[in-house]
Amino acid sequence: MVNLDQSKWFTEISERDGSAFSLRINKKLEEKQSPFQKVEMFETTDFGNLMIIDGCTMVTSRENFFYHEMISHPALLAHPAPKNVVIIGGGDCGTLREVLKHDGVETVTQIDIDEVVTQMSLKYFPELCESNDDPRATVMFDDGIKYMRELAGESIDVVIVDGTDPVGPGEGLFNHAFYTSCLKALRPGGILVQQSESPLMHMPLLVEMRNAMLDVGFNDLQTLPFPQPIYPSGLWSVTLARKSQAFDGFREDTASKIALQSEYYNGAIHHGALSTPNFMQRVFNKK
Ligand code: SPD
Repeated sequence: MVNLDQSKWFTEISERDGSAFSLRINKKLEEKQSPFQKVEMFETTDFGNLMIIDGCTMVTSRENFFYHEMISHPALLAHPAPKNVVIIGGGDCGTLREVLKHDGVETVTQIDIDEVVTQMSLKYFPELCESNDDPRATVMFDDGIKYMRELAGESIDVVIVDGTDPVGPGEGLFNHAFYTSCLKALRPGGILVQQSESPLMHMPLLVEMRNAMLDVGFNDLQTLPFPQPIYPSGLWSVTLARKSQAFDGFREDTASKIALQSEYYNGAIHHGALSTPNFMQRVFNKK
């Protein structure tokens, strides 16, 4: 039994999962209570900088590429020609940076409710914000649920929901009303992609999300698991939902032909992530 000096570690205790995850820290860099949530920044000994929101681990310098690449590239390549993209949440700007790697994308509008998250990211994760000045990007601070509700019908190709867990400000991003707004705003063939928690720890939530997406009229769903070392269980997922014309798969062939500058994602990863593990298949196939 190691006797840990608690002051040297940040620990996210995940009560709902009966688990905890710790990173060793050098020092606390900053803390701000925004009108929406508490945002804390730490310098860790081995993972670079660390952002915590309301006690939950969000981003580290060392490993955020898994999440940001997997929430962006499979969805953008699953669409034959994504031109207009909306990101709901995503305040650290890591997803925005990945989306802008796609030359065919003409506009990306990011709407995060909390400006403090972006201020902290500009200061402590400048590499994630390096594309914020791209002329195709618009960064807004507003209520993403309202934004989607008011967006013109059939005006976008991909909506990426890069939110927090389904508690606090992120809660309203996981329900029928929100998915209905997304469906309306997407052009035919458009894709909704959302961070969908841990398939190992949060399967009931994942099933509820998928059912809600189908209920409102999305046709094809695909949940992609991927490693996420700093989130509960280390296994995370995104779920893609298509406003369908004819189903033509999620374009794994295209993915293998595109060269993107990335740390994790490539064509083979895209292909592999489309293979649903048995423990997930069994639940998804249950009627
Ligand atoms: N358990 C944490 C889930 C948070 C998902 N969003 C992270 C934001 C990274 N852009």
